[in-house]
Amino acid sequence: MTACASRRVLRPLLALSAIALVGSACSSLTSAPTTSAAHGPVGAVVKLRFVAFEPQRVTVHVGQAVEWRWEDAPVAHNVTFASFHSPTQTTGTFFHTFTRPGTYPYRCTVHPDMTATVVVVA
Ligand SMILES: [Cu+2]
Repeated sequence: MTACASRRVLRPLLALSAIALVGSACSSLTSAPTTSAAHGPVGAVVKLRFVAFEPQRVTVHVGQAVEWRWEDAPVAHNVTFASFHSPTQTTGTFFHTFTRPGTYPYRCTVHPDMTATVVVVA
């Protein structure tokens, strides 16, 4: 009786993780530009903590994404570039895929001292 019950719980869990696997395989194959649902391979990770971007400067290749991770709760931050920005939030992630070489400064509009740079190379 106990064994049957645990099997019943296990099966839907396995089905769910299979769906999750299929889902992530699909999203890594697509190369659509800038949403967090579909982004290029992550070339750099920036953590938001201690009211700073860490590291302050990252370099990625064209077609790669930068992932920002909020690790400063309960302090809210955002990632604001000249042409796009993340929500202001206390937890979570934000991805952006860079499609042109260049030097892109950005900041958190909540904290004027929070500035950083993404360098994109060919
Ligand atoms: Cu901030």
